Amino acid sequence: LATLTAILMSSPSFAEPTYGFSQIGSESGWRTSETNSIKAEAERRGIDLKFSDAQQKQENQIKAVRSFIAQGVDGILLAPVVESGWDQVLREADRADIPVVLIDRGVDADPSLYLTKVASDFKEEGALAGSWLAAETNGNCDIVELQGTVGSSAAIDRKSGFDALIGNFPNMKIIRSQSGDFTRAGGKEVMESFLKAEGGGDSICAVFAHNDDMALGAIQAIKEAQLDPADDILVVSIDAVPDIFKAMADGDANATIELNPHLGGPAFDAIAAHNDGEDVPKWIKANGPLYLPDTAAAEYEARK
Ligand code: GYE
Repeated sequence: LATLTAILMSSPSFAEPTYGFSQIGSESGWRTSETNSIKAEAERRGIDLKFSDAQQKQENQIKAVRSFIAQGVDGILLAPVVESGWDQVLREADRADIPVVLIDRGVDADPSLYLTKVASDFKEEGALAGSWLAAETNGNCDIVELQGTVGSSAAIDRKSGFDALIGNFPNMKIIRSQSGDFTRAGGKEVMESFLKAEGGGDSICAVFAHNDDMALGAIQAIKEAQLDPADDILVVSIDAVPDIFKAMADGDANATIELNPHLGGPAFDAIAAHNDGEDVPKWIKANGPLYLPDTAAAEYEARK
């Protein structure tokens, strides 16, 4: 029996599955939660997860995916830092018959080259932020925008969704827009330059930040400019990390849109379904609601 067990355990169908995960980096609090959540989910399911941190560089991600292919992993999770330039490496994975699941951001490659994408609808997030701001200001607002990483689907689509929405309001316009690379330091630095360029900031009605970390950096800059964030300058952002709830509870931010960081479960389920011969939809959506200061203290306690 011992021999039989040993033979069975060493056969591929009984060995624990091995997946590769090419993560972007750790630019934001949201991404750190996502990394921790996906690692924990893999462990819970007995998946051997090979983790690679690309430190924001696409070339590192391409190398990581190639090394996962060379190791013959059973599946690959890829959080693509930018939208373009993936066709070739995705084709290599496809040829090796290794399913690739895009995690939290999209690519502009041929959809047949990956199994599915587990991500939110960024255009909807941008539109939700814009409609909150339109209601709050009666459609009158000079906005500064902190964009995410240049070339990322999250930045491109959050911008276009927001732009389309405020396009319905002739007195809402973006007066300045620049990338803060999804980081707190980037958000602070760019907000400082906006405040300076706008003569101290009195003309700025609101800041729309493509993520909470940049909003948190902007809040610092606004305070240092002797203005009151959430009051003198409205602050709306995306992610719903614990620190933005703290800022809302403290009266420093106005609204955030939740993006669930627990994307590992649906990604692993999709690969399992595919292996069982089931059809998997090309996009598994993960959109969340908008939160306001009234529930922020309770949300912070529940999430911190
Ligand atoms: O909003 C941001 C992160 O790709 C959706 O990337 C993700 C974004 C998220 O760094 O905080």
